[in-house]
Amino acid sequence: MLMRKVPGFVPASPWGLRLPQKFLFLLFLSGLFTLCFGALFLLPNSSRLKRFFLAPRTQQPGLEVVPEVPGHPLAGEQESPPNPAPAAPAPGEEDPSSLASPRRRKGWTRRTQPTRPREEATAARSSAGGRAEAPQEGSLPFSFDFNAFRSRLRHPVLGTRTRGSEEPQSLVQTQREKIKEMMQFAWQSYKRYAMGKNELQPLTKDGYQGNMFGGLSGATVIDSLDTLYLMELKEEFQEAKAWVEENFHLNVSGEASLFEVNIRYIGGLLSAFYLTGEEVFRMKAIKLGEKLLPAFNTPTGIPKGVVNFKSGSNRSWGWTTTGSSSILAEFGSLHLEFLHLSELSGNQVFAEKVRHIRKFLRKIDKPFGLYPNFISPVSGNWIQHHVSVGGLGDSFYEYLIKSWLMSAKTDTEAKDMYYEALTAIETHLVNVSPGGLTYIAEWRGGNLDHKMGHLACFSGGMIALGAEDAEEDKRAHYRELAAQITKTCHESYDRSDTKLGPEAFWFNSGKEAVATQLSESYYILRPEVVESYMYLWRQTHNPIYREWGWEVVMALEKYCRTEAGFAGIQDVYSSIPNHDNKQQTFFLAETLKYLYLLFSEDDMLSLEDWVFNTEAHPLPVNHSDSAGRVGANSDPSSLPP
Ligand code: DMJ
Repeated sequence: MLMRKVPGFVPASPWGLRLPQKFLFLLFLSGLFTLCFGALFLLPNSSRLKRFFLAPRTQQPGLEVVPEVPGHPLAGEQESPPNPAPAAPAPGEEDPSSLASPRRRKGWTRRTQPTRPREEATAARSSAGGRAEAPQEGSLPFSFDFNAFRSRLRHPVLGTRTRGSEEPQSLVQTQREKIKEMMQFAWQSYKRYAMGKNELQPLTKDGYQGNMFGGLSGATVIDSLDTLYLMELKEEFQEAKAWVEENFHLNVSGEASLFEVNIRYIGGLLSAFYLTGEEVFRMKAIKLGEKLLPAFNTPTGIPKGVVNFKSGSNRSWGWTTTGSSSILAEFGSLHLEFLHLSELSGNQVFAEKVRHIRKFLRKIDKPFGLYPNFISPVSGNWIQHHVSVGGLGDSFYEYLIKSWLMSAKTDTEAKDMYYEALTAIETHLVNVSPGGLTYIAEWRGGNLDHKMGHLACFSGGMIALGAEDAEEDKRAHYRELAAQITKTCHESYDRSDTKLGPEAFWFNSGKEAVATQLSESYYILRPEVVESYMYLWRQTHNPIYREWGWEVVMALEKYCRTEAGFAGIQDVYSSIPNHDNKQQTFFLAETLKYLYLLFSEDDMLSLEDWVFNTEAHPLPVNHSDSAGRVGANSDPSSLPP
């Protein structure tokens, strides 16, 4: 029935009160309610009552997941994870929350002041940031002591350089700013044309999804997080983080590369967590790690290269020898990330998987002490005697020395394996060209291919990094070897028209450090050469490495920058660039990060505190705490050895 309004008529309430009386009564009631509610928070131990009133997600932030894998505390994907406040900064450290603001809005508007209730921030700190509270009944037992971890770092994450100084900018500051601008441009181009896709296609101005990541999206976002953080591109970092929170879904069902998902996604998420303390990164890393585990279901425990996220089956890459081999660089480059997955989840399964691989490789016969690139995950036999420090082998060696460093120099097995492998490589693969260039050849059952891939150029940095822990009489020798290999890689750049290096270069038929065919003359924004410049700079402070790094910056600007992002080029020997249509994710994760570090102080991501995974994602060294615990974990029983 339609009620008509009668002019001049003020209706009485059902209780017979007139309007002024009703107003006074409501005022009294609301005052009473405010008083009672406020008093709850003044009680000395009011956590139970607070829980009653506050939203459930504030009780155990980061731990509200549905167990799916028996015995595992973090099983089952949670698409809208809790979003606790980051931990308090370490002394002398900028508050990570200034970059990792806990709230986000649609349209990526940056918010500088946290606005959530104080209670929520406190609760979050007790789980993600500060010492964990005793687990409540029914809650998950594991939490990570982020504050303790941060307090054990030797240096502030971003270093101690003065900011906002009135001084005129030094050359190196200007150079660093230029690299930052390149990152901003690369990110903004990606955001504009391809946000959420795996890669930007700068020529067609759209995104590329590909089939390497099993249906996962946003590879560029995940790979960029730590670089954006490091460069203090705060707004861009917030955009990336918001995308992870809102759109990075793990319930995908394609076939994925174990290696690529590990180094880019897991590595990127782990670093983002260690830099910010934001739970969303920890949760997603662990859940994604779980999705990779079926790759290890093989008779030997050596994982296959491809895992099916839907069925949980695995297979080898069809293009490997006999279509049934696992690749050394792939199964040998899981160790760093998987130890951190155990560290952050309390689940030892990750550490066990990679420890098993290590033991297997330690025991197996190696021809002349060399590690061939292909092995059968079924029989455990090497499939073919092809040895390379470039593609297919590269990051296996890198992860040996970095495992030693990441363990705070306690993992002696990794150290021994690294130096033994390096000795074999030097004996059988390292050569000096007639023109005096040192290079690492590839070995095929005793015969050498006198070529070096761009990928092998990371080895200058690796050998420099490992030189300091070698036997004393070998240290100077390894420093020199690192410098010579890096010089050779610089030559491969310097001998091209674009001052960018080819994918592979040869040392035969009178040619030195140049590609011999067009199919090897491309440059796809790879990082390995600038990676070595960065390590050599930190070791020697020889200005030549910054000079060489700057040559690369200029060349990238001239030949790889397009209207809509950076692209690779098809022929480094042609000064008229023919661009490919891809802005590789590792350009943002690695190339620009290493360049930026090259022009930064040594205490920015100090090598005393961090190791870089093979995608340049920084992972912390496990410094002991005062109780003698190895890791940054609050539960010593969950630590890997
Ligand atoms: C990166 O994805 C990693 O560095 C990997 O180890 C091999 N190389 C590419 C970039 O060139």
